[in-house]
Order: sequence, then structure tokens, then C-alpha cells
Amino acid sequence: MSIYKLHWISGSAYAWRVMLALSHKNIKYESQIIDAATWDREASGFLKLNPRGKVPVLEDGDNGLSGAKAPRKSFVWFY
Ligand SMILES: N[C@@H](CCC(=O)N[C@@H](CS)C(=O)NCC(=O)O)C(=O)O
Repeated sequence: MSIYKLHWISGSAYAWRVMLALSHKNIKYESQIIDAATWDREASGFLKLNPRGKVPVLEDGDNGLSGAKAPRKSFVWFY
């Protein structure tokens, strides 16, 4: 089971960048696709993960790394 969960919306190039990095490092993750048309950030609790309300967010259980660059930089260090 993966410790990572990627929150993303369809068509997000920012999310693709994180997906490519995960794939390149052969890191397994759970995919949490969000329907951008009906997405209620407050109701879903998403703002607790990223107060900016944007995707992608990579959740590792305790933390949420938001943005396209932060997760990729972390992977370079940890993997
Ligand atoms: N600079 C951010 C940009 C993130 C961003 O703009 N994400 C878009 C999807 S591509 C988003 O969450 N849009 C939803 C919204 O703004 O309501 C990053 O690097 O991740």
C-alpha cells in the first residue's frame, strides 16, 4: 500500500508534472481525482490540506505538499 495520495483535477498540467516525477521514481500512489465542476473545497476538507485551494496536492499521511515543484524537489532528496 502506498503512503502517498495525489489530489488532482483532469487536464491539470501541474498535476501531470508530479505524476511524471512519481512515475520516473517508480513511486506508487493513490489517485484522488477531483471533479473540478462540482468541487466544494470547504465541504471536502480540502482547504485543510492546501489553504490555497489548488491542486496538485500530494498527501503523505501527515503532510500535504502542494504545488508542482515541492513534491518533485522532495523526491530528488528522498529517492
Ligand atoms: N503554481 C501552482 C498552480 C496550481 C494551479 O493553478 N492549479 C489549478 C489546476 S491546473 C487549480 O487548482 N485550479 C483550481 C482553482 O484555481 O480553482 C502549482 O505550481 O501547482
